[in-house]
Amino acid sequence: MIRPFFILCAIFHNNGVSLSSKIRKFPDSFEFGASTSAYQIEGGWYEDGKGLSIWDIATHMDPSQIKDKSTGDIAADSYHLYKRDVEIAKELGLDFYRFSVSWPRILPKGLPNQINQAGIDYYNNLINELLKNNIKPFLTIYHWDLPYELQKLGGWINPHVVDWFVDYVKILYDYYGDRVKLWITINEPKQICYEGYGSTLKAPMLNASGVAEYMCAKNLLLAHAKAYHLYNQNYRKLQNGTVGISISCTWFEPASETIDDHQAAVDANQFDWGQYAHPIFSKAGHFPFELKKNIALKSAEQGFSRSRLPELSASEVALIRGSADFFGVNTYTTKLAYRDASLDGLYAVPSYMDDMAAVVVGNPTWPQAKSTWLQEVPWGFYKLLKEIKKNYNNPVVYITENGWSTAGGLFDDDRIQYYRNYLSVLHDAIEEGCDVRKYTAWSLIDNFEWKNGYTEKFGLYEVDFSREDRNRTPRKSAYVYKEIIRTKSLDTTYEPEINTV
Ligand code: PNW
Repeated sequence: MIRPFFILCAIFHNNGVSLSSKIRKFPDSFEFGASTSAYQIEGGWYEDGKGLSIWDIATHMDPSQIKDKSTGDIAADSYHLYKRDVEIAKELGLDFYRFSVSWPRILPKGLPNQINQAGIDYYNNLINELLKNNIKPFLTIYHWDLPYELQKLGGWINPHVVDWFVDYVKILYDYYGDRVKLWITINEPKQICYEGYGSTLKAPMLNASGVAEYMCAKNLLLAHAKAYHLYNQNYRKLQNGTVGISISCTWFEPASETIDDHQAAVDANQFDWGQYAHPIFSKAGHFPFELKKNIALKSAEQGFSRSRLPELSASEVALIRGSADFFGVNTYTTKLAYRDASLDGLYAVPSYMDDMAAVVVGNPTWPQAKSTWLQEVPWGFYKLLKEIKKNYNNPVVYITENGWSTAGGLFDDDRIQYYRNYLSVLHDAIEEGCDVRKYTAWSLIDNFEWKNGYTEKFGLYEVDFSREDRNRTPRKSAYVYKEIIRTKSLDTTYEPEINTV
């Protein structure tokens, strides 16, 4: 049986982190931004020569997979309303705006023999509009909308994806690198590999559990590393930008003091984000020890002739190790982890969850967002930052996503509380030497929240999806974030006067 929640409530404490009301000033060089992604906001799904992506296919082939049966066909219509988005970024006073490029809008068939000029123009216009308003463009190269033509060939589990990706990246460096100085190669490897290929949580919903997610992981790490080295070899000297990767990191805390639960949390952290961070940011490189050990043991028990986790050769380890100028951290929440032998059979075999062999749960006493998986646990964010500092020799960290969902409405005090508490512990971590230099709110505006459609709102600005003009209105949190950016500090007593944005 899953242990009753009240036992887990032992963890209900602040772990030494104070959420005090003193005014906290961020370093002058610290920068604030907000984020979106192409499929979630753009719409224009079949316009001006754009090809289809795996999300176009998933939403159209079987609408029942999406909670409200919606699609990203129009979404927030940013393909037409990008000037309003930039205006919003300006209203907020953002230092930078993080957006992603749709691969099939640039390369309708995924490969570089056919470039869609209208797609090139769209991002040129967006970048120029941002620069005109003194906002730095922060470009994510891949945020989940793989060209469908490449998925037909296996997508991220075909080793050739490394070449396909590098060809695509080269085009973006060539066209935009004169003006874009901040690059993220790939957004959230775990969500791409485990959720997309090892389960049905994200497109392409392959569900080849326990096998495909690890094939994808290897290819993705190599694709990222080659994109990074391409920049170093051909562009860095001239363009002088910075290139990193965004990894989603949940913090896992042991549910009790037992050695077993402690190990369950270590394993969960290594599976969730160490899987991708360790090969890039650790001194030794390679997949984490816990990952290699667990998957090799289980694979042998299950009758496989080799570990389901593919090997990385010495030269691949060397290529991947150190292949980032910064660690992009996307983080939202914390979970408790425990180990319980009586739960054998809880997960499919083979699978990522079975390999990890930890039960992970929330805590009903933590503040709950609209998204079931999202609870407010600031001390978990603090522990995550300290662990990254310790494990990877204090890398440069950019928080590339952090945010809170509601059911809607302009008065979002729970979102305000979340942002203030997370920024407060971020400030603690910086004071204690963590090298965090940027913070990015998710999201600038409401958007298509993947399988949850439009039922969960993450925006600082509300989008009215019932109106053709997709009217955008600032929420209360937008006014608070604007003041945080203006003063570069946290003043928890600040109450906005509405209509001042
Ligand atoms: C991110 N977690 O996904 C994505 O990058 C966005 O596209 C998405 O809209 C946003 O978060 C909100 O869901 C994640 O719990 C969501 O570990 C949750 C987790 C990780 C990533």
